Amino acid sequence: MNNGKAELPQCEITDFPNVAYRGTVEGFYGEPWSHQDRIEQLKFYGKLKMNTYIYGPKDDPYHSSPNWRKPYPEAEAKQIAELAKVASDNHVDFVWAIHPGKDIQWNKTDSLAIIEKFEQMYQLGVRSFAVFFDDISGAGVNAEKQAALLNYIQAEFLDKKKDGTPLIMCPTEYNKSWSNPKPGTYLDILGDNLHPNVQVMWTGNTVVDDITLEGLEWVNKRIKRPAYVWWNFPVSDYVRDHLLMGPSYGLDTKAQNSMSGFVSNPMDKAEASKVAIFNVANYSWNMGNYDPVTSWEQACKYIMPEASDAFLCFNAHNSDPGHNWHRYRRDESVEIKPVVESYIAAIESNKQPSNEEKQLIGLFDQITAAPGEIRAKSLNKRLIEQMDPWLTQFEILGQIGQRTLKLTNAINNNDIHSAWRLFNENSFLFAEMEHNDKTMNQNPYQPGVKTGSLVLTPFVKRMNSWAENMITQKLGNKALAVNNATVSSAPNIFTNIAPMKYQALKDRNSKISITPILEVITLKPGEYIGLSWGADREAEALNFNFGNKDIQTLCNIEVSQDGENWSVVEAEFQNTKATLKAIPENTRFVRVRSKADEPISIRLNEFMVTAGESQNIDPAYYSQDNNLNSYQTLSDNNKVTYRKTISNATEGVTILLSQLTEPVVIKAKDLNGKEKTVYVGNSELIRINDNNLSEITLSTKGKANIHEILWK
Ligand code: LOG
Repeated sequence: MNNGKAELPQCEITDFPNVAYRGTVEGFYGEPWSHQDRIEQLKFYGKLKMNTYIYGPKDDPYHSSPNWRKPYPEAEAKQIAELAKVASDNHVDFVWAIHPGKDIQWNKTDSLAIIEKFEQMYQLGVRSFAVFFDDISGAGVNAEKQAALLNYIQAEFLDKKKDGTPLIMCPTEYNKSWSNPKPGTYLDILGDNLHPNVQVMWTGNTVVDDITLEGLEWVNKRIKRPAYVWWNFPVSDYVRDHLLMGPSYGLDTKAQNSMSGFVSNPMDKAEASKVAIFNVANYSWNMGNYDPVTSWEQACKYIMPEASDAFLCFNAHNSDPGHNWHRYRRDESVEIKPVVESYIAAIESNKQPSNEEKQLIGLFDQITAAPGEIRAKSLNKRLIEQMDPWLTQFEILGQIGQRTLKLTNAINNNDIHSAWRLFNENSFLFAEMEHNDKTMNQNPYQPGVKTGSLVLTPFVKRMNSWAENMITQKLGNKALAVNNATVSSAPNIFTNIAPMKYQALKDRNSKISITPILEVITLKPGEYIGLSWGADREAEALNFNFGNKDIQTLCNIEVSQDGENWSVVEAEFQNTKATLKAIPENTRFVRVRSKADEPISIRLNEFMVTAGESQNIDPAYYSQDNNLNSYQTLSDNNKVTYRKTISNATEGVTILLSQLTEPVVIKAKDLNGKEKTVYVGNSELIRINDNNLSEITLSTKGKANIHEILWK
């Protein structure tokens, strides 16, 4: 500054993007973004120098079937006009996409229907257009016809309008793993036939995948133009119980000349998707300089400056999608992972962790505080709303973590009273998490709310089961479970289609079901999809819907007791739905197997077995199963008696209780059958040292949970 004057050195700034078209494709399944979300997104893109927003939410019936031929109702049309305007004010192309392939007829009427629809959109201010042929089967999958339609739109619409941006198409074979590799097939036909101006989208080597130069070069040769990348990140429509808030990595930094565009398919949560979108903006502008972690840290600061550390902490532990059909995984809890691993190693080999413990205490304190800080400080209420269930779970995870560290310490210091209290508090918190998982974010696909699912949640679970083992070991025998011990085993997907084994299962209210899969699946001859479950359950019904009317003639329904010997059963069919009511007793496996000679196309819309508990379990089992989480309830109108279950000499018995509302009274019989009162009080861990006991009886005027009776 000089007398109030500032001097600027003369300089030249050269700045230009690596990729011509950069932005997002709202192309996910599930609830589309709200109008307000979209307006906010367009402004956000403007600030980040992103120039493309492709509108294609799968669940907008006017984008796809059944209504793609119809004009938007007035209210929706008005909103689209507003979006086109806001987009243009922010230097963003609003691209409107149509998804006609589910029921398109290859005739003049339908070609005209598309042009007419585009014309309506044009009248609303839209200047950019796309046609999507993803996730369809049947007549719509025809490269020649698709190319001819696109060329027709080019000639009859875009060439005449003259003010549009290049037409975009999403092919049916939109990734390498789904592409016919034979020369002269689908992708080559598009490459040869499509007007050179038409852009062709591509998701990479699989549906959800990294983007590699090699992969792009492979497809570019076939489509004879640089691919327009549709990156399926951070979309979460195939893992709806997770948030994908981590760094955007796996993007080739040498690929700028091999792509014509780069758009991210985001989560249905628009605000929460901004972290990844910010990174995509950086990558596609200047990929040579792109560093995923630095960019991600910048994103956290940019998006939540009021509480950026808390936001960064939350995001660091909410990034991995968990097991999924696409087998796409992301790093999570990267910095703390080695610390967690060496902490576990120390504890499990009976060593005292030192430095690791300090770091973990710091981390869990931070995790416990982060949700509160985000809620209190962030001005972005919409973002908080979208993260809300995950924030709730994250805070509980922090509280469990804090107690877990104290719990392992208490055990190592032989302070069993504290250990039992902490273990119980954690059981309560785990139950709260589980309850939230069963009541929040309920959807038919992946209901629930998972947090820290790659490193931290498995860590606290592992340490708590270590603690459980140590407590029972220190306190008592490994008594054999008595009375009706049941053979229970978790249900499983029974299939010979490899990736299907990674699909999630839901087991709720006697219903075991495979999570529906969004896209078309090919069943090769002999391939099957099924379920298995434990001997403690008896099946009552099977319901499935493969979205295919001919399924009755293409597949057999088979049941088995052992997974090896099968018998064919008959179901009732109604359109694409099938119901099997009379399931033979002792069935533990059921499958639907293709008997066709050719691969068949199906959708996994539903596959559900109804199977309830097969026998009544004696509640006493729960207090004698060495499982500290399960319990039998004691209330004022019942007494419970436990006989000593082991024949060895014992010094006495330990009783583990929780949730006492009134004192508990314990009477004991000695080996001669004489009864006396041995305890009256409120302790939740009671030791009775008497080597002469044959049975004890518990009662209370209130209520209590009896977790375990340990003779030693
Ligand atoms: C769909 C898309 C969906 C995504 C992730 C494309 C081209 N199409 O498998 O709508 O959001 O995968 O589930 C897709 O990716 N099908």
